[in-house]
Amino acid sequence: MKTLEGNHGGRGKNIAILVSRFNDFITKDLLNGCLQELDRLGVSKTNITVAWVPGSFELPVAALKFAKKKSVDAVICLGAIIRGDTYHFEMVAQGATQGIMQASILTGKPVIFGVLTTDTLEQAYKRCGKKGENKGIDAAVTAVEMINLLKKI
Ligand code: INI
Repeated sequence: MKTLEGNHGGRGKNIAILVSRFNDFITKDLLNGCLQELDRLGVSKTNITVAWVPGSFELPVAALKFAKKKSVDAVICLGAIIRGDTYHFEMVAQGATQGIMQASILTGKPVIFGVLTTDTLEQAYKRCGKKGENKGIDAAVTAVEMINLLKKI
């Protein structure tokens, strides 16, 4: 039996981070957590590009464009979709989810879903590091692990 796993070594990895400006009081914290974790994993700042999009619905098209670049190893998408804000929560959440997955499948590269989908602002606060865990950190770890795993497969 052969077991494959991606390690968390980030040296030499090139990563694009897309961040939604909508709910930026949440997404800025996700970004900070993500950048700190990438630094901890050894990803050089010079190998990271951060790009802002208007809202989570715009993440997929920008993710696809970055993922198609030879120089990019993984794309991390950060957003916060909060049900309380809008009646079209489902549309935005579904569009972002499916589109991010498509960008990954079409390019064969890790495109990481670091998008919070919560019922309330309070729940989002608990996932962006303000009052607990920070999903931006998880997104950074997942990106590096998946780059290293896909290389082995
Ligand atoms: N975008 C988000 O990232 N989060 C939200 O909660 C949200 N709400 O609530 O509407 C949101 N809407 C904007 C959307 O992502 C697009 O930018 C917009 O529809 C233009 O395409």
